[in-house]
Amino acid sequence: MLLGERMKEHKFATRAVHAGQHPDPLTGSVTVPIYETSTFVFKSAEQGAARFAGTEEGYIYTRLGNPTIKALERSVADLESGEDARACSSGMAAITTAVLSLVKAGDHVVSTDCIYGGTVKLFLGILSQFGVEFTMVDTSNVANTKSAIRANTKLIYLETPTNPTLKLTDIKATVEVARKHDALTLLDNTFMTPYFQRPLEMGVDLVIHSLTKYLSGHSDVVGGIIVGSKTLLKKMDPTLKNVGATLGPFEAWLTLRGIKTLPLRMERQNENALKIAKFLEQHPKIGKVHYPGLKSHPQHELAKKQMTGSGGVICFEVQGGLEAGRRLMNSVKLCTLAVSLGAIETLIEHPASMTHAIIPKEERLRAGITDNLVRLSVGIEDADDIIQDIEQALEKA
Ligand code: LCS
Repeated sequence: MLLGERMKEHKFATRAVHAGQHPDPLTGSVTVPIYETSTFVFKSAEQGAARFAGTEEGYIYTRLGNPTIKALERSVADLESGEDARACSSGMAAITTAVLSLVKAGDHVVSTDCIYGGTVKLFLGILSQFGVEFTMVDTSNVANTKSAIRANTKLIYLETPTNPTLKLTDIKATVEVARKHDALTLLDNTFMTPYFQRPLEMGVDLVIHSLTKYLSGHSDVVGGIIVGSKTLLKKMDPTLKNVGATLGPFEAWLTLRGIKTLPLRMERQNENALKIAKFLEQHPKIGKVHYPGLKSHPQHELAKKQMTGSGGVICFEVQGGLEAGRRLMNSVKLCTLAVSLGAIETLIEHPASMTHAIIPKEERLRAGITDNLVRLSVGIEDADDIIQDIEQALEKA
């Protein structure tokens, strides 16, 4: 029987199928059962008291822990080379729980400027109201990070590659800067997944994911997770348990199921995306194409150094501006006009008016999210069919 604890000797694809999971000892069920229960019976009042006191291990109440969720946490912790993990109800819940647990009023955070719109709103619109200061900088230049650090900087928040512009941050160099200033590093690894990038192995303190994307992979889950050392995760527990942003058992189960095919999906999406990015790059109606796997990407060398693939998200400029971009999005037949990313079907969307519309225009433009930028999350369909669809839509753009 393959137990989570014994998985380290195996390769990634094996661990994606087995880590954190074992046949159910009660029934022999090969898959982890969905423990769809809010509460767990105690054998006695004494046992209930012991579980609350922490002197006896065991489940109490699903917001405080659940076996299906635990299996997912062990699986993702194993794949990310973390000691443990905490699943949350969304990617935003994971970011909120992690940041709230690490900083307090009077503390300062340095963050990548061009990140998912919801994260920008959380930092500048919500957490800053509680006395936490944020400085958003272009962390692709480590000198910017260095000069933004203050005496009260407690945390450096990175998203690499960035959503949607696919800019990279040098992870090891940034960790070095953070350590010199006793600041922790927290990295959103949603775009790469542990299959292509393992930040904890590069010295990052905590990794978060939107499980909604590649890890679950089928556009049927909203979830998030925090991965890192047991000590740091213990700091998350009071926030997670009492703010209550915990994942449901069914979402945990769907994500465990998705993770089993993560290596296959990532390989295919990476291969498709490179093919499509190369097609877009030579198309006369397309301007700049942003994809770290292209030789023309300004940080292609860094991509090869810290990632083993480039994932499935491509961003590109359509000649003719916003209107031409809208005509393209309204003319696709196979690609799905929808936000989100990382699923098996190809999704197309407009960051400036959709995923990043929450960011004021001036800041958006400074981060490189222009009005003519279109984002494509490449699925696992046949690449030639996707190319053909974009080609016919571009004729109408
Ligand atoms: N981090 C990244 C990099 C994201 O792209 C998203 C969502 C989140 C965190 C938040 O995760 P959630 O709470 O949605 O699970 N990104 C989205 C996007 O680009 N389109 O729709 C959602």
